[in-house]
Amino acid sequence: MQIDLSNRTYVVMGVANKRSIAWGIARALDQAGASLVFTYVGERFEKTVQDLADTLNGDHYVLPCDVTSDEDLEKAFNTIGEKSGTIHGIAHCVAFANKDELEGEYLNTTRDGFLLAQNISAYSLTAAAKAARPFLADDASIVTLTYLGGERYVKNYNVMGVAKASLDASVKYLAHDLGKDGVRVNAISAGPIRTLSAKGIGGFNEVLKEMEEHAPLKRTVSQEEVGSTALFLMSGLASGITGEMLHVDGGYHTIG
Ligand code: KAL
Repeated sequence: MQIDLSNRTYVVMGVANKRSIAWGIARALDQAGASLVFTYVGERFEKTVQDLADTLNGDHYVLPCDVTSDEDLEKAFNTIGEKSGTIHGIAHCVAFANKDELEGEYLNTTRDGFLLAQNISAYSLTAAAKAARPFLADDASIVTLTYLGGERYVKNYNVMGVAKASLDASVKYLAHDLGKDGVRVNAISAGPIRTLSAKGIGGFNEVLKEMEEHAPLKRTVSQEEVGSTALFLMSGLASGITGEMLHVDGGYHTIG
């Protein structure tokens, strides 16, 4: 069955470059005929995101949005509401923690570092859903990205693991609140993929190697595989799924 998202608008938050999982999701949605809106933070990413978006087949535009600002979120979603009318889905692919807190002991996390990771990586989903709510279609689908490190200890993931645990719980509470509007909220737990986020972070190569050796599929997963899962969750094929965490990790989470 072919998924057709033509005449539907999806907001993709968090493309940083062509390796971003957000970009894999955007390409899958574009191939299904969707119109796309990209949000980015910081002038540094504006041109990259605009240039990437311009390679797509379908309608698209790009907007700045700092997820730590309610005002910015409201402004961005109001603009999207005005320009596109209804929003049929949001891909929330945003996370950040201070690099020096992504190594060593979690115990050393500072209060500021903890709150920063929670603010950008967890609360931003709730804040975006709140800002988007007036414009969400009655079958809209929100998808966020999480990681195994929120479910159990993963070396070096530290403060980000605790933020993902908070994000995972947010998915369930938001699924409940927005479910009465018909809106679904789900998370994809992706296996490790070499993105800009992962760049320069200690131990990433070992995590990839561990996947190749021990995951049931004996390999890592691709940006495209996460993209097609997001496309499924955004489509009517997943109309009965909400509050769910879908692992796209070659089965790695099943091993103990
Ligand atoms: C166990 C894994 C190894 C890596 C450990 C921590 C990864 C944390 C992800 C977090 C989002 C990374 C950062 O916030 C990096 C940031 O301090 C510096 N980088 C940046 O500012 C770049 C320029 C921008 C684009 O990055 C962000 N995030 O804004 C986890 C691995 C196996 C899986 C991963 C990488 C999971 C994940 O959450 O990304």
